[in-house]
Amino acid sequence: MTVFNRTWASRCLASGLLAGGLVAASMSQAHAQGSGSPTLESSRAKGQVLCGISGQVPGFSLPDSQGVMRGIDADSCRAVTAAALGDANKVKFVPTTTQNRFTALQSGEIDVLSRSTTWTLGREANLGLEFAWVNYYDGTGFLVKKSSGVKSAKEMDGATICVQPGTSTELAINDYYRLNNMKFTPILIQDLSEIQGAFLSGRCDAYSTDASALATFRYSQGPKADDLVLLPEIISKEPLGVMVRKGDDKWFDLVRWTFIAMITAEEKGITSQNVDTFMNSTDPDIRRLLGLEGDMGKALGVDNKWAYNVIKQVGNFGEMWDRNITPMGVPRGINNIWTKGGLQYAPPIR
Ligand SMILES: N[C@@H](CCC(=O)N[C@@H](CS)C(=O)NCC(=O)O)C(=O)O
Repeated sequence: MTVFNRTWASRCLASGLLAGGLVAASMSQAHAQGSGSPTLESSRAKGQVLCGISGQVPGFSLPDSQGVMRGIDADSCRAVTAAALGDANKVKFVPTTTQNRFTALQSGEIDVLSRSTTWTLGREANLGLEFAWVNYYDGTGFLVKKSSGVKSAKEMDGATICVQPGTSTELAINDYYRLNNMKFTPILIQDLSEIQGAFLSGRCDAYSTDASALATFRYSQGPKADDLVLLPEIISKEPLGVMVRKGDDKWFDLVRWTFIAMITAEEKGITSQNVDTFMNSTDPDIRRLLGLEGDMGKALGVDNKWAYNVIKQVGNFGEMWDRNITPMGVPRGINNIWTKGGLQYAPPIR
């Protein structure tokens, strides 16, 4: 177990050290003008926002049969792009892995990372990166075969567990086993189809990752879904966030307030379908949100219609959820807005 920990720590440290140099280099190259954000200015110059995704996870980011990237992470990228450039279609999706995602952001290969990435102190304090918002409150789970007869994680002393390297899942399992005085053998596999194949072929007793991904993987098995069981224990908190580089506060603000705008729209009942009917609203909150007064966009360095563009082109937060996650059979639960018992709460746009 010590070896397991050390492996992760050294990997993280290595990318953390790399961060310093690369971020410094990219910052000194890009001189912010106008908006005051080097990232926004370079996105304008490119006519694109480069957004790191996985590209392999149903409900999060996966191309559909037409090759269009679908999922809550993909739509989060579109929303930021609509806020930044006024056109959600100007997003460019860049596939990243659990292991190279942070260096991709540090090096400037991407402008934002929207890839089921858990917000942790270690990541925020060591990597030169920061989390702008949580787009999915998740937790680590275990998937086992029904034929194993295992009904609880507590029955898994001595188990082999398939897990992707460089993930917070590795740490969560380690903590859980330590806390419960049990032992396990990790089988570290990077490639998603390989890890899922390894689990299905019996190379490991359980497959562990974010419970959302386990649920969507199980769902993707169609009639064979019933052969797989998601154990009841959710062993950690995994708030999945959208990340940016530290040092570009204006870009951080824009990414963060894009999500707040989508939640505000849901709170106010504004959708992609009805947003135009609100353009003569007398509600001051709605008027500021939609850019009818208050220069909120200008304060962020973008068009005052930034939030209108996000809502019109991508929708409110609930629409994003319903389009991508509801079809996977995952209840909204704590991911609902606060007025419906969830954690998504929008600070005021004023
Ligand atoms: N939230 C955890 C786990 C991330 C993770 O392993 N995600 C998986 C499941 S959503 C994934 O992206 N797999 C697809 C891939 O590797 O492309 C973390 O930030 O480390």
